[in-house]
Parts: sequence; structure tokens; C-alpha cells
Amino acid sequence: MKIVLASSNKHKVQEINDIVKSLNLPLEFILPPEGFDPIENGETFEENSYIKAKEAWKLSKTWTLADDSGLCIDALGGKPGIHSARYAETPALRIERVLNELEGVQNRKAHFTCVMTLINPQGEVEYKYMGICEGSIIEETRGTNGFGYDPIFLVKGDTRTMAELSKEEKNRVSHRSIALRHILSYLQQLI
Ligand code: ITT
Repeated sequence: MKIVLASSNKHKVQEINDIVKSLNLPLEFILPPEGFDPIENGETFEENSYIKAKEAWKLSKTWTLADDSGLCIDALGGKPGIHSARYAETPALRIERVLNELEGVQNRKAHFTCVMTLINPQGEVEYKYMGICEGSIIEETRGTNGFGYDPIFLVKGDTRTMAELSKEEKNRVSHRSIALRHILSYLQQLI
């Protein structure tokens, strides 16, 4: 079964493919068709996830899966949240902005969120799931694995940041893997 992965983020695509490969399922995730350029103007992860999946469906008329994700920081009222990808110009500047905004702040609690939306060939939402990974924001960067905000995100129950975990370890605990595992077990009933 082929599923269009409605994403232009190569890190997400790699993580999703790694998880699927490790589970040995008869699924193949393929790139969205040429022209895929969704306008993410929703106000929630759910809305943006739907917008991306639906845009890919309009171009492909087949199964599509979208991942809308981001970092939500309690002391910042959930920011950067749905604006995580554009909080500043580069990944390093985005981290710098978060660390500046948290300077002197005691409450460092945060979580990553990932909403995956699966659309069927008829264009209907077949299944969706929100995965959450709890943690906190440290005061400096640590680790070089992963992407985005991983170097400042300390995983709850671990002494390491997400960027210090191996890719297999990240794929066991991440918001993305939680959402994807639910999507995959739903899909397994269909294939
Ligand atoms: P697509 O919309 O094309 O999928 P995007 O990167 O624009 O790619 P989002 O709008 O969902 O995707 O924004 C996700 C951002 O949240 C991402 O660019 C990172 O900054 C952050 N993020 C999401 N998952 C993350 C993870 O596992 N580790 C670190 N940062 C993450």
C-alpha cells in the first residue's frame, strides 16, 4: 500500500520511514506530487495537519498522511506551538529565541506535539491521532542528533536531550512515533 506523505521536511520523512521500516510493514511512503505547497493558516495542530493532508489528497487522490508538529512551552503559554517552524529564520536562531524568552524563568516544562491525519482515497479523514512527548527546556544546547528544538529538549525521565538520543531511542519515545504507531495499527486492520 502506497501512502503520500504530505511533508517537505526531510527530517520528519526520514524518522517516519525509519519507524515504518523497523516494523516491517507492507507500506511505502512516497513524496507528495509536484506543486504540493499547502497554506498552513490553521489555528491548531489539528487544522494544519488536515490542511496538509487534504492538499496532498487534492493532488494525488490517494491515501495521504500529514504530520503537523511543534514545541509547546508552558511558561510561554504554549509557544512556539504551531509557529515552531517559523519562530525565527534558522534552527539555531529559533533555539536562541526560545532560550532568550526563558531566561530567568523557573518553570521549564514543555512538550512536543504531533498531530497526524490520514486521508483515504475518497478524500475523507480516515483516522487522526495526537502524540505528545513530555519534557523540559534546558539552558544550553546539548547533542547533535535529530533536528529542530531537539538539542534543548530534555526528555522526561531521562538525563539526555532529544538530540543526545540515538535515532532508535528518539523513535521509541517521540511525539511523532506515538502518533505514527497509532496510525499504523489502524492501517494494519485495512491491509
Ligand atoms: P512540513 O509542514 O512540510 O511537514 P514543517 O517543518 O514546516 O514541515 P511543521 O509546520 O509541522 O512542519 O513544523 C514543525 C516544526 O516543529 C519543525 O520545523 C521543528 O522546528 C519543530 N519540531 C517538530 N518535531 C520536532 C522534533 O521531533 N524535534 C525537534 N523539533 C521538532
